[in-house]
Amino acid sequence: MILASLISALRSARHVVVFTGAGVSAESGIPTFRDALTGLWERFDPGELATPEAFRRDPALVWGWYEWRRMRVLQPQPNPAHLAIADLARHVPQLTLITQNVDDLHERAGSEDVIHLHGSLHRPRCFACAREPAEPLPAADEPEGGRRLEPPRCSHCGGRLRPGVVWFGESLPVAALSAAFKAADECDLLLSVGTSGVVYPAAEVPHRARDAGATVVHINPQGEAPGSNREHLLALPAGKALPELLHEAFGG
Ligand code: BJW
Ligand code: ZN
Repeated sequence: MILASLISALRSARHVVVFTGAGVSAESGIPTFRDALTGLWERFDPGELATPEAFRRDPALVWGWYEWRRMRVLQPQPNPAHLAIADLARHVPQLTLITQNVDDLHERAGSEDVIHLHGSLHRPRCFACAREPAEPLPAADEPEGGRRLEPPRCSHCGGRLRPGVVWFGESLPVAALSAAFKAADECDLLLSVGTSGVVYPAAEVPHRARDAGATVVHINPQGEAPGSNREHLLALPAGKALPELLHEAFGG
């Protein structure tokens, strides 16, 4: 049962921000990072794999792991949460979708102009000169998790290709971060979906919206009760909460 006040806040909002994390893709079968037992970081050490130092130390280990991840996100399909977010854009005057995810399930669900704060598994670039390869990466056989794979070389300078994601200690893409902060500062309602909210500066997005006076709704089955009266928790899986919210607010 979703609070009537949330339904009416959604109905009357002029600018809605949807801010997503790994939990929105969990029901498509893509592992989250920090969920107990199923999260990626349960089995793999972020310091060994998700930093520029790790790539310098052992490029084949890091590239092999990211190729395994890339292959694992090609098969899964968008779930009812991705589809509801794409649909929501057709019901509100303005919607900004900001994701921390490095998959492309929002795009495949039909969302446009998605702001990717942490880059993409599908857009590698050269570790030395930052140029992207002219040809997209082929879909290879799924390498086993942990299999080493030598990264392809850049056709411009011969440097190694690296995954196009944002590692710990690296800056987020400047235009994406400033567009995200601007939308958070200006929106009336923000839906924060499937994120643990521990990774900065992305985690500032819902805080900024709340501090600027917006209603903030967290959708997370493991979420904690929020401390402010402008914040609400729907402790449900995103694939259930979002279609229900949409149905209650706009029918259909
Ligand atoms: C469901 C569900 C269902 C399950 N429905 N929900 C300020 C304070 C402290 C530290 C820092 C700070 N500022 C910067 C830092 C350092 C660092 C940081 O934040 N560290 C903290 C972890 C302590 N930040 C950085 O380094 C960032 N860069 C930066 O700040 O640059 C400036 C700088 C430079 C030099 C020095 C210092 C600063 C970069 C961060 C990059 C993060 N990259 C990753 C990896 C991407 C590549 C890859 O994929 O491998 O991004 S980390 C990983 O976490 C990934 C995610 O996008 C990100 C967020 O995770 P997310 O999406 O929230 O997933 P989970 O698993 O944590 O949560 C899932 C949630 O879903 C759970 O709550 C479930 O309950 C829920 N769920 N099923 C709804 N069905
Ligand atoms: Zn290069």
